Amino acid sequence: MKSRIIASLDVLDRQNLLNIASSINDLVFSFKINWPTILSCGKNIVGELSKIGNVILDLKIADIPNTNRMIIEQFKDYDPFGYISHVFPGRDSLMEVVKSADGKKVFAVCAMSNDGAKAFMNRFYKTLIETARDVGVYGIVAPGNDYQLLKEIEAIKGNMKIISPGIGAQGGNQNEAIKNGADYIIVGRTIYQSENPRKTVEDIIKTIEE
Ligand code: BMP
Repeated sequence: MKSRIIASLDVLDRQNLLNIASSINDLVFSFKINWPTILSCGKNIVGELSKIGNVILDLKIADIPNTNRMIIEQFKDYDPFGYISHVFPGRDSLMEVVKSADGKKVFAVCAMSNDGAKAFMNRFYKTLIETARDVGVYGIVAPGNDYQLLKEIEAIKGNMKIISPGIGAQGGNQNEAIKNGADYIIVGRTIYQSENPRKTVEDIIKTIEE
């Protein structure tokens, strides 16, 4: 059975990435890849990975509507499961992401896990969530290492799913994150830097108190 884990495979070597993905696919909800992987391996990697499992493309799209559309069109042939977009450029930009995603899931970043975000975007989480909800995205990204904020976000998120990074390497605990509202936990370095990624995923699953 697939777990609540989204494996953030921020891996630069194509073969290493595909090996890790193949070894854990039956255990994780999806993979997530980010700019470092796309820039290192080329965008074809999205198609290769999609043949193994669900791929969430963490592009953190944050531009004017026309550019957002052009970015998403670059990946249309590769069948990703979904896209991660920023909300802060505004309603029109996010609407264009949802339109261009053409039925694929869109996850909107409403608060971030790094310390610096506390002084900037995390202050505006309510407005960002309202916008994400009005536009009708599938899910939001919210920090799995800030339980108080996660709880507050959980209370106002409506039907949107919460996917939460910040687990493990950034100090967050999977059970606390899930208890406070995370539907899925995003785990990167803890998995892909492990000597045995499959065993690490199995261990995380065992520690999740369902
Ligand atoms: P790690 O578990 O190695 O810290 O990886 C977390 C992943 O989630 C990275 O790809 C990072 O870019 C992403 N991420 C994050 O850490 N915090 C956020 O607020 C939003 C993210 O997308």
